[in-house]
Amino acid sequence: MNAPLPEDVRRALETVTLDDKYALQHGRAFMSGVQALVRLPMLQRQRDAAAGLNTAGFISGYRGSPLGGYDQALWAAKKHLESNNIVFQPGVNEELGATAVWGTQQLDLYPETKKFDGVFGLWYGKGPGVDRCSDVFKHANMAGTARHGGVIALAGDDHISKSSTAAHQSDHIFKACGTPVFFPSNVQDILDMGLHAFAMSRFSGLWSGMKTIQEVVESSASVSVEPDRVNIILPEDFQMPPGGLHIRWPDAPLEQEQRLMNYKWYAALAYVRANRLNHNVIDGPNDRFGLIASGKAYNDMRQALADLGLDDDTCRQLGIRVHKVNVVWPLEATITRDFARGLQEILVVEEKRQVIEYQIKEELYNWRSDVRPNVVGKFSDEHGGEWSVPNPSQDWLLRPNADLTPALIARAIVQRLTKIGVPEHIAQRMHERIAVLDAREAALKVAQSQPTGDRVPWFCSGCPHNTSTRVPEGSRAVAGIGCHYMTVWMDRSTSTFTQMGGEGVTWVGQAPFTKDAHVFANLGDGTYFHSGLLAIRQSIAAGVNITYKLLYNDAVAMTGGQRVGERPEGHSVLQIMNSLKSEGVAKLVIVTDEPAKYDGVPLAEGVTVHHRDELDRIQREFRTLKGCTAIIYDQTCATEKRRRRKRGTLATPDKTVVINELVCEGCGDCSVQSNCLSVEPVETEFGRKRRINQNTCNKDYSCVKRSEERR
Ligand SMILES: Cc1ncc(C[n+]2csc(CCOP(=O)(O)OP(=O)(O)O)c2C)c(N)n1
Ligand code: SF4
Ligand code: SF4
Repeated sequence: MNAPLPEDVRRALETVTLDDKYALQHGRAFMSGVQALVRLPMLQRQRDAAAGLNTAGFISGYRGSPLGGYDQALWAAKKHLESNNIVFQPGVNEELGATAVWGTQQLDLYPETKKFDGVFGLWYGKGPGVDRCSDVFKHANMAGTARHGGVIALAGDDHISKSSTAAHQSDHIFKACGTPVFFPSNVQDILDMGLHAFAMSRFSGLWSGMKTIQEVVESSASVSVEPDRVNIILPEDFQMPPGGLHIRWPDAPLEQEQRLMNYKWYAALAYVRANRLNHNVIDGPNDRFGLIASGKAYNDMRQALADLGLDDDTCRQLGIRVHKVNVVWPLEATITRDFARGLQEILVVEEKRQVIEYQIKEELYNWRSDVRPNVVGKFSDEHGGEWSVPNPSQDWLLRPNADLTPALIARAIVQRLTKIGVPEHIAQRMHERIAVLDAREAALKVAQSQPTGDRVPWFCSGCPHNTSTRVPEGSRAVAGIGCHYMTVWMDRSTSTFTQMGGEGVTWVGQAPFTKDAHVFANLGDGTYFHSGLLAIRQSIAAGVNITYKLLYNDAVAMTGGQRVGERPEGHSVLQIMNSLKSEGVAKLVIVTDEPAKYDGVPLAEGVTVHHRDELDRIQREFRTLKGCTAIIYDQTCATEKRRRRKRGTLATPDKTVVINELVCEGCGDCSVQSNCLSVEPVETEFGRKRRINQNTCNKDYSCVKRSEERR
């Protein structure tokens, strides 16, 4: 166990540093998918330099899982980015970030003043951010990219709504915007396909879309960082139109449209073809059955084959052809036809709604029926396919909702192979393996049906939202995006929510038609800065009776505690106060756990500061007022405080809350008052008492409200 490492391994390991992921020039480095996305523009710049080009890079977008930590990784890599001429400027929101990236391509319109041969752009955003950006994407994609620029729009998709308020799939949005879609399967793919995506964007004049999902972007691997690892082949079979495909000015909309539809997509397809970006991974002369997949579904499909005991050789013997798609839209036709040729049937394995399946069917529909393979995916062929059954819930072959698992895919493969026919011993082995998978799932179901102590997510101990999201009896509130969304699971008279930036605006559509006279709307400070100010403006414009509770916790907490305001100094309560006053809120107060910090601070006319203990009284008053009112609730995120205390930038209070179990009467009021997880029940010989968990307590003292603190 403690045997010394071989000398060459030991020496190689001695040279490994944490910086390798960004600094190592050649060889292999260990990194996560997110870190690969930081490395990618550096690789692009290094390749450009080697080709004699003086380029720069620009990154903008907006955070959100699974790309929630991308901005922090970029900040952490600042010195590496700077040394590669790469500027990172986060967007106020996704579409403004995308607009800034669009600007990088326009530098070619001013050739006399540009400092670089080209600037490549990288936009990033969570799926809902992609949704928000479609207007920008369409415009910028129509306008085109620069010859030595190129753009990748990077989507973080959450297929299973793991940390989202709606499951999403960006492929269809990218397609609607006319943007080709890359879908890498692993960390190496992120680098390799990323370089292709830039190159394709430069060649075709299109933005390249790239879809990442949690299983890929949050995985880590040792990958090759050789700058020349990817051999880019520029197509020779594509006839460029006069004037080329790049951005220009002036450029009429219908000119742009015809350039997009007659040339740019076809240039991208020529690029896929020349570089064989979609290709067979397993094939043989007697293939009958084809499997086609991309991204995570490709990995799951390979796992399903392994689970069924179908290794590469067995696949070849059985005539199973496996095809990996790296560019899911537009699906290159000649490669797809080559893949399909000679097959009896194709099973399309893709998560969520069909992208590849529709295109294969379109491509093969007009083939002669005696050579055209059967194509199945979401549905098997028994029922005639999509829309042909009254309710498909029992008929899916590979469901479009949630995600796919290797077990689901394995069952679909077995169903199709059984129909096509395989040797008896293979069929038997596959069915035995399926029986094992079934038994495993059944055991899991039994385990899951037992009480496991699972509980819904809750606010951290000392979270300001524990206090701020309370509403007075007889009132109701609506939720929005951010940690405070968790109120919808709590006993807080808070129901329904909106997309980020729509907070409270559903009330505009309800107010004229209900006997309810007023609602409270919760709005996080990060969301306010991103787009929520416009929601308040809408409520003011509509003249509805609503009170916004602007939850100023001094952090974009849910995505990791980033600074509000996209700049080091943040965006202060006073800035928000002045903006809201200018917008015309009918009344505005500040409520805080630390009123003393406002002593001597110049406040806007009519604005007063109150201790958080007064929140209930203030809310009771505000719900009777006409028009749009606002309460800025100022208390720092408890987790952020914990971080600041660890870093030494915030003093740790010397007051500690302790409950003496012998004195505690066990009324539980401290739990109710604070909503805090650190107030724990403890069973004693005198009955159930309470104690404070000193490890998790964040010292906000809301469990020990003291009346003398009120002001
Ligand atoms: C359009 C869009 N972009 C990004 C996200 C990802 N997201 C979820 S919560 C959140 C942070 C919200 O921060 P804030 O409003 O400050 O609330 P807090 O988490 O601090 O309570 C973000 C960016 C999203 N849901 N929708
Ligand atoms: S002081 Fe009380 S309410 Fe605050 S974190 Fe500690 S236990 Fe929770
Ligand atoms: S991260 Fe901050 S805002 Fe979010 S639940 Fe925890 S304490 Fe509250």
